[in-house]
Amino acid sequence: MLQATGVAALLRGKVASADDTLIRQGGSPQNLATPIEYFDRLITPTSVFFVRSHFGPPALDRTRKTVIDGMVKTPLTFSVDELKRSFPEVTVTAVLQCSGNGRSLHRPTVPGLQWTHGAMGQATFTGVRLKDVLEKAGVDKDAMHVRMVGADAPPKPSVPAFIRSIPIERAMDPTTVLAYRMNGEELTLGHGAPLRLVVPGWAGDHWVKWLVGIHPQPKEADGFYMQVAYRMPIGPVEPGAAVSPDRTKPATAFPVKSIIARPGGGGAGGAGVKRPIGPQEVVGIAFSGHAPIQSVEVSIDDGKTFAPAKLEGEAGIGRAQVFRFRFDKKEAGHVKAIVRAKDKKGNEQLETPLWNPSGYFWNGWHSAEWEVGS
Ligand SMILES: Nc1nc2c(c(=O)[nH]1)N[C@H]1C(S)=C(S)[C@@H](COP(=O)(O)O)O[C@H]1N2
Ligand SMILES: [Mo]
Repeated sequence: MLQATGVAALLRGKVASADDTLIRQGGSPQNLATPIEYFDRLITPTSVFFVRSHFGPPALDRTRKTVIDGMVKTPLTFSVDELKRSFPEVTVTAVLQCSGNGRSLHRPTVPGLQWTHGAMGQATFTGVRLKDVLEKAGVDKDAMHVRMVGADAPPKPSVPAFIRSIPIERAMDPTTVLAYRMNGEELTLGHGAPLRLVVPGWAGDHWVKWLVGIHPQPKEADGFYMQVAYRMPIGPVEPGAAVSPDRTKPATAFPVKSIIARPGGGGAGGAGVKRPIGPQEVVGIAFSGHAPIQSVEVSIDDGKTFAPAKLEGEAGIGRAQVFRFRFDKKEAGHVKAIVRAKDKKGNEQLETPLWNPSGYFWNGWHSAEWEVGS
């Protein structure tokens, strides 16, 4: 079957391991979610890193060339090997998160892949700065956006191609990278080999995989995936209301978020998880696409009071830190832990995040429940 072939292609070229347990999210061709318990560490292993592809990968070709043309003085063409020889190598640690992550939690519900929390992860991405490459090509002053084209083709001509653009300032940002390695290993096909775009702090749809074209141009890219999809309402909207496209703007930086990995596995789904009486530890990750994390707080009294959790790892925009919160439970009973984070620009998680018609950027307070017994 086509779907089985797609997954086989995705898994090819990577070491199978005992924890190779992505969750099939449904939809075709391959949308695989990371189990929540992996969000207890700074780096999500590649073997369990979520995958989101509209059409599935093209054939693996590590010699494939990427073209830079359009509003440049000198059009360039390069393979990954040529890139490595021509530009300094950089590594960024960043959260890759689909804008639809958490969609299933919006009320009223919205159509689309019903992700809970598994469409995110943090990895190290190694490659060259897009800025360095664009400077070598010499971008015209009037180029305001850079259009990105992947090698994956829609299943039929009537389906729009996955074409995206980012504003020129974002393209020239030193953290924006053309990556060929992920978590220290060659990029896998599922994650965009041989070359993908990495835009730390911005939603995954900007992180174009299987890059073949980089084109500075005067305007945002045309087409469905830039002008209709991946857009947020300009102002707040009534839950359930329709929003006309001219009242929307591209969904770019993802909002501040914190997720409990354990215990409990999140939400009321933790029923059945049991811990002995005594010290308890709540662990998870927190990040914001707008600013470094300022604080993470946990409540164990149903949201009446919150106390600060300890943070681990380096702070940064679009960079996840691990949080840990310890408390003592002296008698048996049910525990519910609620987490919320704040970033250094003062953005805070809302208990119930703003609804939008595409169900993007859910970042409500997350909770986990478990039983404490002897
Ligand atoms: N060429 C191409 N790039 C793509 C996509 C795609 O379908 N085609 N999907 C995007 C979306 S919506 C997301 S969330 C991320 C997912 O990256 P991952 O599969 O490496 O986790 O890739 C992005 N890049
Ligand atoms: Mo996405």
